[in-house]
Amino acid sequence: MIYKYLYGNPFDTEAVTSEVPLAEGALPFGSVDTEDGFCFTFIMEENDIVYGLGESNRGINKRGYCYVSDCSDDPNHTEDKRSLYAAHNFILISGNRNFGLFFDYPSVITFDIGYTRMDTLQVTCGSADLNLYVIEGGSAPDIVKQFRRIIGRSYIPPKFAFGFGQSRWGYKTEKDFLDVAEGYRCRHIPLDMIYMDIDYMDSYKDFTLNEDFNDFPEFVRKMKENHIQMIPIIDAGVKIEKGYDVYEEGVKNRYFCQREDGSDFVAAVWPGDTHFPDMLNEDARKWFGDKYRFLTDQGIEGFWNDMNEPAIFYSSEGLEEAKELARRFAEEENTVHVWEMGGKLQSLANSHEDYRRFYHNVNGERIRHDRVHNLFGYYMTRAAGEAFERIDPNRRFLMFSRSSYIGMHRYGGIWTGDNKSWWSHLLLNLKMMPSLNMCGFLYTGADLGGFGADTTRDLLLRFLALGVFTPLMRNHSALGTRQQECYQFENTEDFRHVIGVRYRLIPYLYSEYMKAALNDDMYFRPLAFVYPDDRTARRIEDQLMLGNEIMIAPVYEQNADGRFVYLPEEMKLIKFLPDGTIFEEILAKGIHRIDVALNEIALFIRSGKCIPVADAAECVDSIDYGTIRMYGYEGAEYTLYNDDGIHKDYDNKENYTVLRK
Ligand code: MIG
Repeated sequence: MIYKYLYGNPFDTEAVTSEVPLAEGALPFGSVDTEDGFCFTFIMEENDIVYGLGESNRGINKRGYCYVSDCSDDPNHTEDKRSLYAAHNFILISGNRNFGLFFDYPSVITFDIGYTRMDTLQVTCGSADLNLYVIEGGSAPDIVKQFRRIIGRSYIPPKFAFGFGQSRWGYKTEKDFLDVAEGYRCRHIPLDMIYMDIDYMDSYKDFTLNEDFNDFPEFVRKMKENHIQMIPIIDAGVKIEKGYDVYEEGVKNRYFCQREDGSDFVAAVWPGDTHFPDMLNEDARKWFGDKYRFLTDQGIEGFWNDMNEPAIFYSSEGLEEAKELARRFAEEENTVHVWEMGGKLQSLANSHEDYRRFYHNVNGERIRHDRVHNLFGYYMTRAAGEAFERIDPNRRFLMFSRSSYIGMHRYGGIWTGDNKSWWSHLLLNLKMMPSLNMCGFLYTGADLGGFGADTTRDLLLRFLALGVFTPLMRNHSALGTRQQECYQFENTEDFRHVIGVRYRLIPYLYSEYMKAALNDDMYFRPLAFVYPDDRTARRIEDQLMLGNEIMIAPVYEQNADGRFVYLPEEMKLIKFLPDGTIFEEILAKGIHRIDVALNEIALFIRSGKCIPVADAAECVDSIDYGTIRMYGYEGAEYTLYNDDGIHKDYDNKENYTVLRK
């Protein structure tokens, strides 16, 4: 059962696509105070678990900390951080009763989940203008499903996007990309995508190419002939440069975000001074979306949208203030402390003050950016998604974004931003996945190997061993860090094998993804969603259920040669050994110590179930469904989903085949 409470005069985020009845009377759970802003308070029972919040820090159970939805470009995801790139304001309280709450509010909102007082959940925001959706009735998975129904079907990428991708900030020339392709192909490490980070552009100008590309369509075509899709990045800011068409058109048509006085707002990002397209203005959105044609016309079939919180290095106003302080710092002895000066420079980036300096034009109404801050990445990705519909309504494009809000899940996936080459971030990656699925984001994954800091061979292998299961499987790293392509390390056959297992599992992973998307289900679930009455399973935070058949338990500690795993029921362990064979063993319900070497992938098949496993392949196109063998329990049945992976013929019954073990 779903109904909504309407407070004040909310901004229509278009997160929810169905009609939801208005509720009357008091909330069935907790209380709301709208005296000074908005505050929802609920006293949690001792055994209540709080799920949700999508891309956010810390655990699957969000209890015990405070989270703030305030889309931020912060590359240091330490344990104390309260905000990351996204705003996914859905929570699910699960205990003696289960209920879900979606706070549809596009500005800063705080979720204090037992932080101030361990038993108290408090959700607060600055203005009492929002839609609060309440979902009750049934189990935790039922509530998620009901929620997913009202926010619309999750984005579905083309099938090549289930292959492995290589990325790195710094690839610039045709040769750089060809070297990566060669590095993989000559070692027979599977690969389907190479990502083009900002250096492919001319001076970081969106929808341009640097001078190294002479015949880009030919380059893209050759790569595709080699079964490699090139996936360029698009940044939010448009460079201010006379004669640059995107800039000129945007200025002429007033498509950029403006200051209070009507002048175009200036923010410095990678290209230097830029303007932000007003993604919330329908005409501007259509215009910006159509710009992607510059690349789709040349054969490009996928993109990633970056810097769309939007990230700001500094604004003109901020820089002026800093210069003034610097002048006093230099000229007036002892009036400005060195720390004050340093602090001023530090606080220039992504400042809340700047978010109050520009406006959107929404159907003729002027709205100050800070009131709708968390929608920018969503609407940038929506611009692209809507353009793809115009370009070819029956074709799928790969699209994922850094910043997001619920609603964006209909237009693209996300990657989880600038993590680090830390073991703790491998575990954080795992914990985010089910929370993201609750909020509709199915096509997701982290930068495998870690983005910032120097990776190590073993960390990369263990990251990949989790990435084998995440829909987005991409190795990405930052400029200046240690080279992180799989072929930079010794014994590349281990990488060939680990990534090869991904391709062996694609018949299963793709089926489960499609079923989850088409039925508003989760691809990754916490164990508690499947075994709600099992006290141990309810608290497990380092294992996940994937689809309806399997459980995964990745190793996330250095120098471990295995780990303890809890089985909530009897399961069959299958382990992909480096020689290509598969080890199988039935294990009883309970705790087991499992050996998993760096070059092995283990998974657990639930009692009475089976999964399809194909032979390894070097790209998605060459997976041979004729080689599928069933693993798991004798007599079990599995419904395989497959289609051409390109078009949108999802409801065709012929996409389903029942296989038996
Ligand atoms: O300020 O384009 O999260 O994936 O490599 C950094 C360069 C800008 C941030 C993205 C990252 C990307 C990087 N970008």
